[in-house]
Amino acid sequence: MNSNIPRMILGSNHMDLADRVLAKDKRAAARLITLIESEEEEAYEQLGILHASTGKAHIIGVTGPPGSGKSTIVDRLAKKIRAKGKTVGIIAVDPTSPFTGGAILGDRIRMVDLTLDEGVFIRSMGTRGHLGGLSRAASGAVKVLDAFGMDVVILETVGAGQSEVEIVSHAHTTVIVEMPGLGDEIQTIKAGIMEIADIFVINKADREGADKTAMEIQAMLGLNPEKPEWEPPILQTVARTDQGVDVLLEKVEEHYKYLKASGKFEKMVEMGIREELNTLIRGHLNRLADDMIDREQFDKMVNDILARKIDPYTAASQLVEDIENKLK
Ligand SMILES: Nc1nc2c(ncn2[C@@H]2O[C@H](COP(=O)(O)OP(=O)(O)OP(=O)(O)O)[C@@H](O)[C@H]2O)c(=O)[nH]1
Ligand SMILES: [Mg+2]
Repeated sequence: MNSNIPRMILGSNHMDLADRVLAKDKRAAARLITLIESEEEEAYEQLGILHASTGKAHIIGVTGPPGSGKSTIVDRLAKKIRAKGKTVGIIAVDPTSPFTGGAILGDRIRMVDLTLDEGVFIRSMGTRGHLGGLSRAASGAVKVLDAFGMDVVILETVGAGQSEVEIVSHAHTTVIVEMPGLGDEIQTIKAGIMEIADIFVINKADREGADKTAMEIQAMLGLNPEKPEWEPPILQTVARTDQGVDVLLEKVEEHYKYLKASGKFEKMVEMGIREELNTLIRGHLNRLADDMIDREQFDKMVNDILARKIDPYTAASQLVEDIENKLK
């Protein structure tokens, strides 16, 4: 009886958000993602509860330059995946947008019919400050939708440099959406992006220059002296009229099967866990350092460094040594 009291006092706050997510409550999922975005301590507790129920979804990353048709493709893919009886979560990340929780224009359009569907969950996220935080938040949102039971989770992010590479690093299958037409278009496919691509899509193939762009990508891939086990296909689509999207979905599924059959999937997941654990430990150690640095000593060191009495390297070592001695 008594054990019920805390829950009663807390009422229907986020105490039981994780349970509600597991019971397929979309509002709870949305609420938890908001908590994750604001980096609330509570969010990590809830994510901790959800961990046991994650690891089942196929996570697909879709990235590429602004306006190449990513959202249109994701929309088409989601409908096709639903038609096969599978459920889909969509997280649209825009590192250049300060908007969160709601929808960016392009996403609002597709939301009309997809959000009416019980088996679909769509969420937009933007930066609230630092990019590292956005990548972490996106990863958390993926976990929520995975635990929710979505068979497929699509992470869409606009190509804006290093950030999209970091964000799609949470995906199992990465699709790069390019488009023909721009003279220096191929220049935007940077080395980092080439390496993470599992599938290339040249969308807007109704425009001139799609074959040329395909050849340029092929040429860039050909520069790699090692023949990869998985050779990224280069597809052409007209997402607006649904041309080629069936083939894209086939390739996405083929890639997933390849990952599973080759054992790459498990390795990839293990590597992700290693990285996450390292990042979390470093976060804790940073906070620990902030708590334990002797501020008086620190200020004295700053003055001594200014006065050229000591160098910063020796000073840092001494401050850390002090912390180590305190911990003993
Ligand atoms: N001609 C043509 N237009 C397309 C095609 N696919 C999408 N579009 C149009 O291109 C514009 C951008 O499409 P989106 O799907 O919003 O592109 P996006 O990559 O998600 O854009 P951001 O998220 O803003 O980077 C829209 O007006 C689409 O209707 C296509 O295959 N051909
Ligand atoms: Mg978009």
